[in-house]
Amino acid sequence: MSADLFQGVDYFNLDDLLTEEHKLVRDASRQFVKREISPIIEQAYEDAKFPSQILGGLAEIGAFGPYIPEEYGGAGLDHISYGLIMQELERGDSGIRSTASVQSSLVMYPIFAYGNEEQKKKYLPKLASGEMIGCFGLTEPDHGSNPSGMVSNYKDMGDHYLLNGAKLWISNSPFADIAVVWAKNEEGRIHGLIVERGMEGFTTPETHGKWSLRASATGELVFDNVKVPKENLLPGKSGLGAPLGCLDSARYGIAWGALGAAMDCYDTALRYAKERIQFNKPIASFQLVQKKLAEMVTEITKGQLLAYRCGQLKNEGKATTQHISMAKRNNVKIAIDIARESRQILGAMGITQEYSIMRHMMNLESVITYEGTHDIHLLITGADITGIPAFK
Ligand code: TGC
Ligand code: FAD
Repeated sequence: MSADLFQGVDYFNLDDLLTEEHKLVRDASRQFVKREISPIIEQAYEDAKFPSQILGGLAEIGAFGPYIPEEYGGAGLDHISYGLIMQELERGDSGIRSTASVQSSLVMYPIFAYGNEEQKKKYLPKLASGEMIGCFGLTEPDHGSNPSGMVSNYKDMGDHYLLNGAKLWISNSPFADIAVVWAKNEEGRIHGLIVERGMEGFTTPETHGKWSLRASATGELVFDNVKVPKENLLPGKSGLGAPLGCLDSARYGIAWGALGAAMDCYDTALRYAKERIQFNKPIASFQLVQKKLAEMVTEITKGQLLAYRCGQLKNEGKATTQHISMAKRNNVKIAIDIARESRQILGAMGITQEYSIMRHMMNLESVITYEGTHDIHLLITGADITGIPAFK
């Protein structure tokens, strides 16, 4: 891969709105990506192997539970810092950001928000330090966009719960130490359970053959009469709203993360266009190439303002599911479009692993599908503005 010359994109002086802490957090994450991710990511992608050696470094930059209070091992940062970390990690690779998103928003957040004090003390510090890695099991083979139809279930056996069912497409499952699993009780009410690796009847087969998110490990969670101790049930919230509350946090992080991938593609394409000579001129001098680049920076800028405002609202406790949906949907779409346009600017070179663009483009095909598909997010906005849900 060519040298990592990334310099950030800030056409509307967004840095002026950031605090010193935001900039320190962002810059530390950027340096981490240049030092630890860029040199190894193409090989990890080709090998379809999550580079587990980076877990300690991710913990050190505060990528595991950035907004979880320090008393539980988190970094105690605000949501804009969280977003900036996700932006920088996804600038490196969506799969690396995925690992941090899942750990922070889908594992630490539910334990923090719905767990009791013992659960918080037992799991959160180890998750923050990277000593323990978690995954989140909501999607099932027959229930993706419609998680309320899930069939995974547990029965009360007196001194323990007996869990049965299967989850599919689970990030980090092949190596996770714990899984936050959503399953129905005998009344059909959804609850979260913490399932630990090593529990009898619990297996995590890896999913192979992905052309997207190859540097992230994806797998199944299979529960065959797993005895789950009663103290592993998250007591604080039940119903579909419990997992959807976690998704609000993760989708918010993706709204920033996707901008990172878009920025990397734009930065690469701009640099290439200024250097590549055709018809005795840099290709950046042709109007059609300038149109592509000018539209890219415009969309990145609009996406940054959307993400920043969403972060302000989140800090004030005012960001709604619908705000977050719009930001996730818009920013992932502009990122995938920018990746495709950037790839064209690089011509044939754009399809090689010498440059990051094709990898981002393939990754974004997962990002536009997970955490709610592009169309599901459109329907969330549609339901909000019309008052008529069109999901069913
Ligand atoms: P609906 O009737 O709208 O709601 C059911 C109940 O939930 C409540 N609720 C929420 N509560 C808290 N936070 C939210 N964001 C909430 N949204 C809804 C709602 O009030 C209701 O409560 P109650 O008491 O009235 O029952 O539910 P629905 O079944 O119609 O579904 C709506 C829909 C389609 C939007 C929802 O199911 C959805 O978002 N589907 C998409 C599924 C999805 O995003 N899956 C993601 C899996 S995890 C993942 O992809 C991780 S990728 C990780 C990585 O690698 O980065
Ligand atoms: P489906 O729900 O079958 O959708 C197929 C198509 O139908 C989509 O285009 C969708 O928009 C459309 N559609 C569905 N319903 C409607 C409707 N009502 N109206 C209009 N169109 C509709 N899940 C987890 O729980 N944990 C994870 O860690 C996790 N990690 C993932 C990692 C990767 C790499 C991937 C690809 C997925 C991951 N997922 C995870 C699963 C992800 O959340 C689901 O793939 C996603 O929610 C969509 O579900 P589905 O793939 O079953 O598609």
